Amino acid sequence: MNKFLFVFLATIYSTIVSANQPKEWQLGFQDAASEIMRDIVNFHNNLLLPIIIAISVFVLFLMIYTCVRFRESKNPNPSKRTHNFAVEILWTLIPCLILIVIAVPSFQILYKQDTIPKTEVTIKVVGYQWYWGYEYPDENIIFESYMIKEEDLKENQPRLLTVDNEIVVPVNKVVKVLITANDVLHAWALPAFGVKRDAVPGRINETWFKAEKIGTYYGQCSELCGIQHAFMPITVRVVFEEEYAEWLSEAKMKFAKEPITKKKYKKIASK
Ligand SMILES: [Cu+2]
Repeated sequence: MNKFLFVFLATIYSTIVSANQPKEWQLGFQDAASEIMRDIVNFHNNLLLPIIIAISVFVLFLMIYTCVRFRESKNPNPSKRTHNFAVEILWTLIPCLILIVIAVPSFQILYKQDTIPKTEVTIKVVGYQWYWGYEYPDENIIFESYMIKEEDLKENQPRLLTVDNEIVVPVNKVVKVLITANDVLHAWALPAFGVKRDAVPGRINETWFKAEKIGTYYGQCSELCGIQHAFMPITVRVVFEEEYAEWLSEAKMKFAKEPITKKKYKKIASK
C-alpha cells in the first residue's frame, strides 16, 4: 500500500478508536489493552470476585442466623462455652487454603509482569514535582509532559488527563519502561496496560507493556507526591508502526537531547 495512504488511513482510524479513560458511573476496570491486563481482569473477575461474594454472603448469613436464632426471647440462658477445638482448626485452615488458591495465579501474573521479553522500544520516565519527563534513550529524544489546564482544553480532550507532549509507541511491540524520580516518590500507572510502578529517586524500576490496540490511553501519578499530585497525568498514544516512524523523525528534531549539528540533521532528514 502507498505509504501516505496508509498513514492517512491510520490517522483517521486512530481518531475513531475510542480513547481509554475512566467513564462516568464506571464500575470495575478499564478495557484491557494488553495481555497482562487481560490476565489481571480475568484473575479478578473469575477468582477474586466469586471468593469475595461467597465470603460476604456466608458472613451475612451467620450474622442474620445468630441474631434470629439466639435472640434474648428465644434464648434466655446463653451458653457459657468459650472454646471449640474443631471450629478453631477450621477457621484457621480454610482461610489458609483460600489464600493459597489465590496466591498461585497471583504469582504467575506477578512473574509475567517482571520478566521483560525482548525489548523493541525503550522509554525512560522521570517523575518530577509535578510533571513527567520522558526520554527515548536509543533515539536521542528527551521531553517533558505537562497537564493541559482546564481552560485550555480543546474538544474531546479529557479534563485532568490531557498533556501537552504525549508519548507515542508502536502497536504490538514490547515497550520497556525505565522509571525513576528526581525529587520525591511518584508512580507511573497506566490501567489499560496493567502497569503501575513506583518512581523512586536514586533508583530505576523497570516494567514493560505490549499494547495490542491503537488508541490513546490515560493514566495518572499513583503515589501521593505533593500538592499537585492529581495534576500530572500520563498520556500514551499507540499507533501503527509507520505512524510511529514518522513521529520519531519529527520528535528527533523537536525534542533532540543535544543540539542538532548540521551533519546530524542531514542524517536524520535523509532517513
Ligand atoms: Cu507524582
